[in-house]
Amino acid sequence: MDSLKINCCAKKKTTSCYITTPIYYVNAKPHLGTLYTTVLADVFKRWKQIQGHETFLLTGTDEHGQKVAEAAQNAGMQPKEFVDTLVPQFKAVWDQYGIAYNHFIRTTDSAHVKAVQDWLQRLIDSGDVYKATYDGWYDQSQEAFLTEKDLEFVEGSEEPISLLSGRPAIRVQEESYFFRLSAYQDRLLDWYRNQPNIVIPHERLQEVVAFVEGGLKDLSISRRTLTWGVPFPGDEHHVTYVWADALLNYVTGIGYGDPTRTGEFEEWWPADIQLMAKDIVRFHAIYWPAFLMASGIDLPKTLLVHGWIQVNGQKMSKSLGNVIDPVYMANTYGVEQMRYYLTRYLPITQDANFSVSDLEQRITTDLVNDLSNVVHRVMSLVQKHGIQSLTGPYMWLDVETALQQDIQVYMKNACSEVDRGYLHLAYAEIWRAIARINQYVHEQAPWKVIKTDADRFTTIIAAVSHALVSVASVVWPVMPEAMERLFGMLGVPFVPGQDLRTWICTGAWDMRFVFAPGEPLFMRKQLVEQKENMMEEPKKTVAEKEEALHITIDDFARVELHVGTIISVTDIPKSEKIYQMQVDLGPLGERTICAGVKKFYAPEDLTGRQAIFVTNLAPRPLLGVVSHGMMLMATDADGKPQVVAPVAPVPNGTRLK
Ligand code: ME8
Repeated sequence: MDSLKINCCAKKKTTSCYITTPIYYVNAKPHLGTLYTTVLADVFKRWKQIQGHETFLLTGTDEHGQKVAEAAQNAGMQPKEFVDTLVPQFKAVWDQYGIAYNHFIRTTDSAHVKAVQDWLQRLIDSGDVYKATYDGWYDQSQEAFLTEKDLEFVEGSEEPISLLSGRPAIRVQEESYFFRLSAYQDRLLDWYRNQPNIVIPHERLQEVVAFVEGGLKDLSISRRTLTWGVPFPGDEHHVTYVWADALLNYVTGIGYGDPTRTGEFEEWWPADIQLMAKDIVRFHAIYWPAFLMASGIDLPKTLLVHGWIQVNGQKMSKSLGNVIDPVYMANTYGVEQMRYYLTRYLPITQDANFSVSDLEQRITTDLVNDLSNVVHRVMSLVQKHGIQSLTGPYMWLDVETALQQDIQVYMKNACSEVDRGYLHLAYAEIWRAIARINQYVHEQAPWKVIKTDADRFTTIIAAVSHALVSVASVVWPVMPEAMERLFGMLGVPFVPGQDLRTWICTGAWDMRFVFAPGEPLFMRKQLVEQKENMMEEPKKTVAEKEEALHITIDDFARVELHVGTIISVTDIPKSEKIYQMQVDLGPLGERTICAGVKKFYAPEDLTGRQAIFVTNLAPRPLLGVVSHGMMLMATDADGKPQVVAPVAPVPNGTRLK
């Protein structure tokens, strides 16, 4: 497999990979936007691990500045006391979502504070920091000093609007320490020219280049009117500007400035992937490299900049009060389902609307129907026919070689999308591999083959198992818990974080499997319709509630109804009500579907009849049998359920629309 293109560093060990998230303001608890970046970072970390890298993931909290000080004041608390109550909530959410961070940095950590002060002192000594008077505009919600280009002057209003946040800017006139940013303009432009991949996607770099070409002014890096911040070295009247303090976390978090941790810093720096949303790219692509240049520290390799999660076309943000609670979402839809949806369906290249109905639909189609069903089908066959283990050499036919080659191509494509930073495209490719496995199973019909050729049957099971090992390897970064269960069912030795390159590349297809069939990986839950709780939005009026009872044509389309023929009916002696039926659904294959009609029909009354089935229900265990659908019935005037069928026969598998 190709080595990772966004991870090539000169000095540090080539196998090490350092990934960072922004450190989040602790003026409120975490929301879906902050979770999104953190999940992406964790998925990248795990990808690098399976590709043989040592990894370090840093996340944390940005605890100083005016914004946090005001939030504390509103809560009637001292700033430190206030942030101390919120930080555990960030950690709890990251833990709930399985974020495997190596260190959680807080900008109030004493080691960080000291490192920032020492760093500033060095910049003062070298002449890169000097004292003067700042007279200009400030955007408090962004904690940003504004240039002319960031302002819109409105007639009749004294305060211009900050284009960074759309809020009125505040006039600031105060003595300040300045960082000599203007001196780094040319070196920054050279950097952008020589390393066009430092910002992904590339379009985000253009905005930065345009800004720098417009001319850089020196940057104010202290505040005199604020006390909540890192005390400025040698001047008790000033605290450090929150961004100067915050950006340094990326190096102090791995030991910069701490003489006892120099080895650590050298091992990990420069960062390989620094994640963030587009609103803070200016700070990371201009101020941050300039600070590093002034300090003689190497520059990061890649800034990966994603768009905003929006709700009804507006950025989801704490200040707009339209945030979605990750804890509620995890409890309602599942952690791994959320991790998958965020990674696969919110492309980093653009802003994306977050839609609960889309989330629900993708869980059903991608996770339940595509991934879980194929695993469950194979595991049911393994269980039914008592296969405990399989060992090569296997007798592959051309169909298996073709499957292996196709899987190989999908895996290669997925890896190169990850190299480009496009996880959403990587997972689209991986789901093509899953569709290919489904196609193979359908075409080879092992449930028929077993009746005539036991050796061929085990070959088919072995081929699917090999293909599933490849899939599980690359799905592990996004859904580790489910994939660890899948590795367990296949009985292949897996240690979290291990190098899986031979499994991803499909290897020689000579693995040994020791099967341990288990519960389906994903099932469709009865979704509790408590969406109001999810969003901090006004309660609905009666008319709106009535409106909400209507379903759209898209809602209807989510229920998959197909015509099938009942080919056999088996009694379940333990049950007074239920029959187990084998149903031929044409291209969808044969399925076991249970129906509670025993009191009304003898098996021969149903055998050979066509009926209509819901085919995308989550598999449901019933008295030791797993039902993969539901037969539609209409109860007549005598209370007898009547089979619903087309008035004339139609091909099995015909979808109702
Ligand atoms: O900016 N969509 O902190 P912050 C996608 N402390 N991502 C979102 C998002 C949304 N609607 N809302 C937030 C800060 N994010 C500074 C960073 S770093 C040295 C200092 C994510 O709490 C996204 O990663 O406002 C964004 O960059 C970050 O949260 C901003 O978090």
